[in-house]
Amino acid sequence: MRVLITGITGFAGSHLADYILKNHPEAEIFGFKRWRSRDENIIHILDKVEFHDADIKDFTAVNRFIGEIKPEKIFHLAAQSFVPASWKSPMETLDTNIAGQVNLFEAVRQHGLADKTVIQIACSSEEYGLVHEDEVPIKETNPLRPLSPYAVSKITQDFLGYQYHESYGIKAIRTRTFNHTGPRRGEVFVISTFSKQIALIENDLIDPVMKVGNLDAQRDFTDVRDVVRAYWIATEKCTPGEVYNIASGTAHTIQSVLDKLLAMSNKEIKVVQDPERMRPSDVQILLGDASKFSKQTGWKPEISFDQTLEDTLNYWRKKIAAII
Ligand code: A2R
Ligand code: GDD
Repeated sequence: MRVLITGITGFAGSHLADYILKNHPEAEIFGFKRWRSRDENIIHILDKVEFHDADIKDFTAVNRFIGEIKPEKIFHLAAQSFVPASWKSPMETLDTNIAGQVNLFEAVRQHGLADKTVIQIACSSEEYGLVHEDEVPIKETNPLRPLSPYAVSKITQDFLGYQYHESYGIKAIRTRTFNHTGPRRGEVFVISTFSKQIALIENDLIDPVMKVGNLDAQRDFTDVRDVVRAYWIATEKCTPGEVYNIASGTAHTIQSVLDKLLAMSNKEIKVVQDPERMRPSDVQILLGDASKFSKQTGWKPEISFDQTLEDTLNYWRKKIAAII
């Protein structure tokens, strides 16, 4: 079985490759990256995956490699994934995420693979945006009220999945994943930035001051290793054209996440709000109902949140120790 992962150099993509290598040795894995991509997350699998340099915005490259690989499964993870960056450069996010999706679908369609290749699309809980208190836990039927250009880009990816399925029979499976975290998570995301700052403080590399943004927001976190398992199962058991939430079903305030991380360190750390980290409109609560996905696939998360936090903090401790 030929399996293509776009965004394989990223957080979820690299964990997905690890999951497939371990659990589905029958799969031949192909990865799209950019010639300038960092190889930090894939250094351990360079000889186990066939990599191709394909910027997802470049139809010529995407079309050529889809034609050569003829994948039976595609996990489409490549994207501009950081919400605040989408306010700073909205067009970059919209272009990468939307044009990338269209390029992939058009290549699959033009190579006659529409009814053959199963494509998992990494949509996002961020699409729900403004959620009222009586709407949690959020079901797939909840209205979408996006609060960032990133959310708009993900809604578009999501609806392109629906539309290409209806128009051409493309076997798109739309997964709306709530927050996920763990080792290798980009340093700008909340649990990574908190963990990195703790590791820097523990090594006396910065003053014992933790910079934070909005601590009142609530997020539903799942370990990335449970999420990539869900992506694989989605391509085996879900219905093309349909949309599925992937979530743990528990929300944590960011304040409580910070408190847990601080309790894992012996250092006295002062917390200060950094205005740069505040968003024009933050999503206040994301708490997902993944019962549609769980009923159809039997999936449930297995790794506890405390374990995920500990693993993430230790990942950053190791990373900082390696550079001093
Ligand atoms: O930055 P790079 O070159 O290492 O590659 C990133 C890739 N990517 C692209 N690949 C090809 N052409 C592009 N124009 C392009 N722009 C970005 O997407 C990297 O491999 C991946 C994003 O990884 P992370 O930022 O670590 O995101 P994460 O958490 O793995 O998210 C995966 C998916 C995304 O669609 C999110 O929007 C969704 O899950 O939550
Ligand atoms: N990044 C960051 N840095 N966020 C902070 C900070 C900080 O210092 N302090 C508080 N926060 C709050 C943010 O305001 C937000 O409410 C929450 O922590 C989570 O922020 P992020 O980790 O940046 O993630 P996100 O929720 O914006 O988006 C992530 O989850 C989406 C799924 O809902 C990303 O992984 C997206 O790609 C993904 O689609």
